[in-house]
Amino acid sequence: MLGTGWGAILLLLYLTAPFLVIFTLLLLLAFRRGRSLSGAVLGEKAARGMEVAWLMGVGIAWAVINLVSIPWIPWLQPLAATPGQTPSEPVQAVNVEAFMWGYTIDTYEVKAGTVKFVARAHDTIHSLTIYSPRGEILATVMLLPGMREELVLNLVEPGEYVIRCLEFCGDGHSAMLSKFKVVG
Ligand SMILES: [Cu+2]
Repeated sequence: MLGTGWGAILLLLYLTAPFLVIFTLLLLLAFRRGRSLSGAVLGEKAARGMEVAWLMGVGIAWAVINLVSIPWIPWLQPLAATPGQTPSEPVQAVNVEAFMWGYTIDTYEVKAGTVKFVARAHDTIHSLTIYSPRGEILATVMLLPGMREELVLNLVEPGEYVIRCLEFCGDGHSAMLSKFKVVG
């Protein structure tokens, strides 16, 4: 298996390959058109040297910009190590009970870091879906009555997180939500 770093690089190449091909073709076209002019002014050899240097410069800039930006690929965030967090840091546990139509949470405020949600459904099928302060779904798990589910999340962004149910569970389903805070 490839490590996260290599996986990210392969993914990046796969996603940017079409654009790279178009970009390279445009570059070649530009060189062809410019060659006759620059060749006449600088001499054929000097013009070719400039072409090679330019192409290499662009290539290196492309590679550097892309490699440096890997940590900001959104779907790789959960895999990236959290700065300042050590493995010995205790995991905070939050117990969640889902019922028609709401949630009971035993802790409404957690510190930024690893949080373990332990969830159960009381009556019927619900879900525990956690939204970031920006409204993005971070994780979701279906809750079946009698089953115990765990979600371990790395919540680094301080703010107000929302818990919602994404399994239709009756009249009050759309209003079934709760909130908790992550403090820095
Ligand atoms: Cu529901």
